[in-house]
Amino acid sequence: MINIGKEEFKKAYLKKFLEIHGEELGEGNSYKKYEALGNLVKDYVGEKWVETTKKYNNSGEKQIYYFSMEFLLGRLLGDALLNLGIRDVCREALKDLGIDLGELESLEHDQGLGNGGLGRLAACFLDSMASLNIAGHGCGIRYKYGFFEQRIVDDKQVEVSDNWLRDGNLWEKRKQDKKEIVKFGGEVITEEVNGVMKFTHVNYEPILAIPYDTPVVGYEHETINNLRLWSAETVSDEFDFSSFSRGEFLKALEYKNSVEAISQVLYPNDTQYEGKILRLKQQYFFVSAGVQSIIRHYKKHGGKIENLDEKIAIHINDTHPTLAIPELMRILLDEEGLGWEEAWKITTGTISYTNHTILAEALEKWPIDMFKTLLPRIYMIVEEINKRYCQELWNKYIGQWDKISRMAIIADGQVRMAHLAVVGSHSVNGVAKLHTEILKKQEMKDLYYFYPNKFNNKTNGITHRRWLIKSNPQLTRLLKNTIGDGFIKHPTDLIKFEAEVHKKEIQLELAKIKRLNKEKLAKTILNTKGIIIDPDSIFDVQVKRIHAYKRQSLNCLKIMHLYNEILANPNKDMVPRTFIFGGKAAPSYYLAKNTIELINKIANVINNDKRVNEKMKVVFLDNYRVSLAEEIIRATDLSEQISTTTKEASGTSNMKFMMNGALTIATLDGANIEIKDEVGLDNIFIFGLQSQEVLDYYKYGGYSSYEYYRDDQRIRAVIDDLINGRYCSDKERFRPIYDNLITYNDEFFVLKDFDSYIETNSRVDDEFRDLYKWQRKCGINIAHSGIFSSDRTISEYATGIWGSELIYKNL
Ligand code: 26Q
Repeated sequence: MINIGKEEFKKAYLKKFLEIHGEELGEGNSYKKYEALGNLVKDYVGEKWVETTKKYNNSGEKQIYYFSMEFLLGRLLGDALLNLGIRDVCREALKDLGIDLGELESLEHDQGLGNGGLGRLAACFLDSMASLNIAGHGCGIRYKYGFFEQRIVDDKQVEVSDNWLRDGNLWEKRKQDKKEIVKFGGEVITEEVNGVMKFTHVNYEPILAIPYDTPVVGYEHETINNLRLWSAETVSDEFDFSSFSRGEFLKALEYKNSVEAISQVLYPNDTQYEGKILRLKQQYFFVSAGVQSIIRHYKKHGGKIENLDEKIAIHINDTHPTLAIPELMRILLDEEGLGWEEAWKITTGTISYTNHTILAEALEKWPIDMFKTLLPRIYMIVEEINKRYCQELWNKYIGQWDKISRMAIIADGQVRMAHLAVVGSHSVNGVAKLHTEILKKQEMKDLYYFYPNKFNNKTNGITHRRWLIKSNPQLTRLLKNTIGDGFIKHPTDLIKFEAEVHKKEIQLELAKIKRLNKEKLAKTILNTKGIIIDPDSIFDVQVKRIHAYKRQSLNCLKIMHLYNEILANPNKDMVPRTFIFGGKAAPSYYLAKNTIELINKIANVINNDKRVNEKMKVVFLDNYRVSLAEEIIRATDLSEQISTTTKEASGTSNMKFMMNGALTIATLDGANIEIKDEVGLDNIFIFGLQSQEVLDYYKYGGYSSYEYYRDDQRIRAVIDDLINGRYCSDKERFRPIYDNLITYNDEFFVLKDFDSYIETNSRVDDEFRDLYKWQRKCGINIAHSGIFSSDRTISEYATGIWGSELIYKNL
C-alpha cells in the first residue's frame, strides 16, 4: 500500500506535471494531465517492480510464464490506482486542482491486443497472479495495431485500424538489452560428431525480437509482475547509403517492412482458422523469443537445466503458442546438449495447455510444406515427436491404422497443433465443466483415453477488482457497508451478502444503484447514438463477438416478434424494454456482418415507430471494447447468454454480469451451467435444448428448421420479414440470414429454441414487475459470484497444474 496523503499527492502531481511537460499545470489540455498522472503512478510502481524482480531472482521461487497471442488489457490507469490503494486519495487531490479523475481515466486508449474472451481471460489471469503474489508473467506480441476499431456507417460495420501507440504508451518500457534473435528459413546440416548427431541451422534469416515490458500491479502493491510483449525489427537498422545509387535502398526498405510486418497486426479472427504464413511467423516469433529469454534468465541466475521443470512453468493459451514445445526441445537438444529422453521429460514437465474451443473450424493445422520451409529444424523435431508418439500408439493399438492416423500429430499433409499441444504437455484443461466433458468424451476422445491423467477442468473466472470494485463503485460501497470489505481479498466472502438480500432496504439500494448506472449508460447512448432510452425500461443486453453460434439472430427474431405483437395489440401489457447490442464481426465473416446490419435496420425501424416506442427501443453500440463493457455491464438488468448448447466453451461476460447484479437468460451451455448450479433455477432464466439433444441431432440428424417455419405462425412471420422489405428496401439484403436459417437448415437450432426463448422472456417480464423480488434475485447472483473470481481459477491452476506455492492462502 502506498502511504500518501492528499496534500502530498497534490504536490507530487504538480511536480511531475512540470517535470514532464516543462510547464506549470494550467487550464485545458486534459491529455497532458493524464500523462502527468500516468507517469506519477508509474514512478510509484517502478520501485516495487524492481524489488519484486530481485526477490524472484534471489528466492528461486517457481516462475510461471503465461504465453498468449492475445492480452486484452483495456485501460490501465484506474486499475493501477486501485491496486496501489490510492485511487480515492488521487481523486480527492485532483478535485482540489479542479481536475476530474474519471475524465483523465477516460482519455487512456484501450490496450486492445485481443479479440475477445481468450485475450480478456489472459488479462484477468495476469491481475489475479499478481494479486495472489504468484510469480506469473505474460509473454506475447506487441502488435503495432490492435484489434480494429469498429464504426457503423450506413448500418454496416466498417473497420478502422487501431493505432493505439500513436500518442505513446507510458506503461511500457523498451528493453533493448534483453533482445533475442529468432531464425526463419534456411537449412539444417546434420552431421555426426563423436558418435552424436549434431544439427546446425544455416542460411537462415535472423529477426530481432525486442521486448517491451509492462508492469502488472497486484492488489495492495505487494507484487508487481511483468507482461513482456515482443516487437519484430531488422537485425541491422543501418542502411548502406551507397546502395541507394545501385537502386537497392528501396529494396532494403521493403525488407524492413516485411520484417516489421510480423508484429504489425493482430488477426481479427476468433473462430475461423486461416492458414496464413504470417500467422505462423507470428507464433514462432514470440514463442522462440520468449523461451530463449526465459532460459537465458534462468541460467544467468544459476538455474540448472536439469531442474527446469521444477523452477519454470510455461502455460500455453490455446494452441497458438504450441511451438513453445518444439522450441524448448530445440534449445535443450541443440544448445544445451541434452539427450532426447531427458529433454522430452523436461519439456512436457514444463508445458501445460488450455483448450478454449470445440469448434472444429477453429483448430489450427499447418500445411507441412509451409511449416518445413519456414521452420526447418523445428519441423524435424515435430517429426521426431510424432514418430515416437505414433510408435507408442502402435504398441497400444496394434494394427488400428485409422485410429492412429486420426490421433497423429502429422497426417494428411498437415501438422495438427492441438495434438502436438496435448502430446507435449503434462496438463490439458478445458474452461468449464461441460466443455471439459465434451473435450474428453467427444472432441479429443481418443487422446483422452490415451492420456486420461492429463485432462482436467479449470472453470474460467474474471477479476472482481476490475469488473466490480473499479467499474461499479456504488455497488462496491453498498457491499462494504453491509458485509465489510473482506470480499475484496476473498471474493467468496460475497456469499455473506446472501443473508442481506431479503431485506427491503437492501433491495431498494440495489435498485437505486442499478438505476444510477442505467442513467449513466442512457447518457452515453444519447451522446454517441442520439437515441433516447428510458432508464426504467428493462436493459436487455447482448454484448460479445458476433457469431452464428452465439445466436444474436435469435435475439433479433425475438425483437421482431415483439414488434409484431405490439402492433397487433397496442395495449399489450408489458414492461418497456431496451435491447442493447454490441460486438465486432471478423472482417471476412459475411454472415456476422450481415447480422450487425440487421440489428441496425431493426433499430431504425423500431426506434422511429411512435406506435411502439414507449414499449421498446433497440440500440447497437459501436466499437465494443473493455472500457465500454465496464459501462454497459453494471447497467444491465438482463444478460443474454443464448449460444447453442455445447458451442460456448465457457463464456466470461456471463460472470461479469452476474457479479454486477444482472439476471441471466441462458441456455445450459459453458459456464452458464455452473452459474445455474450456484444460484439455483429460481434466480436464472434457463431455456432451450440440452447438450445431449444437440449432440444427438448432430450425430443422428432429424432436425428440420423448415418444419418450425411451416408450423409456427410467429416464426413464419418474422422469417418472412427478413426478405419482404420490412426492414430494408433492398429485399435481398438479409437473404444470407434467411438462407442460413431455412435453406441450410439452421445449423445452430435458432428456430428450434425460439418458442422456449419467447416463453422465458415473458417470464422475465412478469418477474421484473416485482421490484423487490427481482432485486432479491440480483442480490443472490451477486452473493454467489465470488466463485467466478479469477483468483479462484488461478489458485486452481497454481496448485493443480503449475505446482507453484501459494503464498497467499485462505482463499
Ligand atoms: C486462430 C488461428 C488464426 C487466427 C486466429 C485464431 C484465433 C484467435 C482467437 C482463434 C481463436 C481465438 C479466440 C478464441 C476465444 O476467445 N475463445 C473463447 O475463450 C473464452 C475464454 O476461455 C471462452 O470463455 C469462450 O467461450 C471462448 O469462445
